[in-house]
Amino acid sequence: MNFKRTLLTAALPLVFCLSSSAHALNIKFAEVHPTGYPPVVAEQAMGKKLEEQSKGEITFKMFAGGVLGSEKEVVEQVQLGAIQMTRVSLGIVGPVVPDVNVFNMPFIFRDHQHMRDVIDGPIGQEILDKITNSDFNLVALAWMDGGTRNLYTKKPVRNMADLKGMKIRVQGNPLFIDTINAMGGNGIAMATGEIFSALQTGVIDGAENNPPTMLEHNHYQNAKFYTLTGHLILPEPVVMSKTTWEKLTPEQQALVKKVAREAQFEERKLWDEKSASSEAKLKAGGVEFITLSDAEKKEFVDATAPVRAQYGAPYADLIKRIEAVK
Ligand code: BDP
Repeated sequence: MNFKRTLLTAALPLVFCLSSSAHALNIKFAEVHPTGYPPVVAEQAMGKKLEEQSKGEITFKMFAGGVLGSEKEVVEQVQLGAIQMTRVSLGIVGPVVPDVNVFNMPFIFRDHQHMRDVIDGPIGQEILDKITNSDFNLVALAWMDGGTRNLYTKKPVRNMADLKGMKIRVQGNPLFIDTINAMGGNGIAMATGEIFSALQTGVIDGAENNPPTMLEHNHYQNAKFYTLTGHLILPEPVVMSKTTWEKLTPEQQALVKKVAREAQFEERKLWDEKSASSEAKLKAGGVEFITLSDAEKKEFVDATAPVRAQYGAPYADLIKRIEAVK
């Protein structure tokens, strides 16, 4: 008798039993960022914990580098349950769940630490719940940190006047187009994956993002000026398809929540290291960092006040509570 074959046959009922168990679940996780990028690393660690702590009832596979599509396409697939999980910039969620746009408003957070303090507390949970309780078939589990976004351009922007008429790529959210337009530029929405060639061919004069994205998506090769406007500090929810969520047992749901929340704090450390090393690499790669004086920065803040007034009007109380977080 063939020993190997006997072993295999003996193991078969077990394999069959696991894969046909009512709650066995395969998670495909879509990421627009490349392997090694802070959220990707934290999400993979989360996936490993899910596999281990669910005792194999849940499997996890990361699809990094945008292979499953742009963030907008991926969110649609997650809504349908064809992709089970993703991390997405809150900017992309705004057009589907307008309540989250409070966090997407320019200069809503005083600084990066303020954003962290807000997302870690009850307001952060409320915004996650707004996503979960909307009609869009998503369950929002935790936040990844996406740092602070600044302008990067082919020609230097040393003050707001320099931005006049420049075509600046933004995420597909009308709030961001209005923001750039209010600053005197010309906001143009496109997917992350299109920015590199749009910069190269001159379809756009610049974009805006954090240092790790500017570096890892190679945007710095065609945009050598980085103006520290700090206009957006966007956190990034980790979401699961509600279709998937509803297939989980309450224990599995609790596990998913727990490991996602752990990933929130693990990613943060990776983020800080990556931001610092990205800044150094960008400078070494010939990028000029342009610091604004308080008066120059105030011009950007004041110019975007109408955007906050328009989008923030229904959320006056929430905005007061965000401001009150010290
Ligand atoms: C990065 C976010 C990513 C967005 C990208 C963008 O992490 O989710 O897709 O910006 O602007 O900072 O498209």
